[in-house]
Amino acid sequence: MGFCSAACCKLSRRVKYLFLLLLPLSVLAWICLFSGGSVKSFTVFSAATQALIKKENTQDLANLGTSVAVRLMTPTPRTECPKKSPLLQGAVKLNFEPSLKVKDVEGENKRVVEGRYQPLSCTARQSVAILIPHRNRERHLLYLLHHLHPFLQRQQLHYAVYVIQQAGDATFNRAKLLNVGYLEALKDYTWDCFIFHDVDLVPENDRNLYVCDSQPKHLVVGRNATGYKLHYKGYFGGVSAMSREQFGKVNGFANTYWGWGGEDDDLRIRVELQKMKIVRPPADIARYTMVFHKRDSGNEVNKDRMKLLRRTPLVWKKDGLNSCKYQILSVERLPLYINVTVDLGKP
Ligand code: UDH
Ligand code: MN
Repeated sequence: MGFCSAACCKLSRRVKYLFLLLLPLSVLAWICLFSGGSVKSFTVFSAATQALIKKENTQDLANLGTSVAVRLMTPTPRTECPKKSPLLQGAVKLNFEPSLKVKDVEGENKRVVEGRYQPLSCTARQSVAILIPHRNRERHLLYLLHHLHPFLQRQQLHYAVYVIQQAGDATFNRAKLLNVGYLEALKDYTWDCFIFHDVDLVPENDRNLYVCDSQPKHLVVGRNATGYKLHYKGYFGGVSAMSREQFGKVNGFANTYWGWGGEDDDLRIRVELQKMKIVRPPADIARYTMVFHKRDSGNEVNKDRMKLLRRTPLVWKKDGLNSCKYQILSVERLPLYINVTVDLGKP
């Protein structure tokens, strides 16, 4: 036996090793192809979320001690998250520490990427965009993010937080900012559900689920400032949840409410005109702490609000999402939220 047979022997050993390596890989590839879901989920997300999913899968597989090659090839198959998250804690103690810094909140939320998160071990039942109208309330925003990120993660949601900043010092327009938030967030992803969220209201109980129902949902039954009683019958302000379809159907908020008040009642009228019914979670769950504040300058009471509310049934079809004119000045993808700065124009 000469040179050739030694080389052949070496070669055949190599082929054997290659075969042994390829066999499990191809089996895994076939499983992926036929199980479908997890592979598909790779294609519908933006680059940022893909990075997040990769990070999750890597972590999951690393925990199982799987080899690097397999880790790179196969996304973890995911099942739908349970109807009731096992992570819920109920009423939690809130803290508003004046020394809290952005860096602290970023450090607490390492798994939030560019304001966006999805559960590690299962596929969220809903994808939810949290829209926060904002100007000049940085401290409130930090307190809210500090509580809201872990709160939403315990609910096992796929979510993103959008802060919509009104540029300039023209009169504040909460409703129009929320319309902008809805339209801009949909450019990132086809969110199922939208939560319209005042910056100063912090939820006290994580059983108050930030998901959409078959009807529009009002989440603030009570708050500390009103003795935890509903503000008034029909109140639809503070924090509310509408699905993409529900909000589209009512043509969003009116754009024409400048200054404080009326825009939330206008939305309720729109909802009722569509024969939808506002639902609320139980009062012992839908509880909020409002961070104390005075009236902001630039958001004075809108004296025309009653007049505007009377014409809602006549104008809702042409004042809303379909007539929302604005100019985006910047979209910054910060670690904890997507910061959309917008010029809304003037009253
Ligand atoms: N907002 C800002 N910046 C402003 C004005 C409003 O970010 O300058 C946003 C913020 O998300 C806020 C929401 O719009 O939570 C609603 O405004 P608000 O908190 O001023 O409304 P609220 O009904 O207070 O809570 C009304 C004035 C309270 C006066 C208290 C005196 N007793
Ligand atoms: Mn407030």
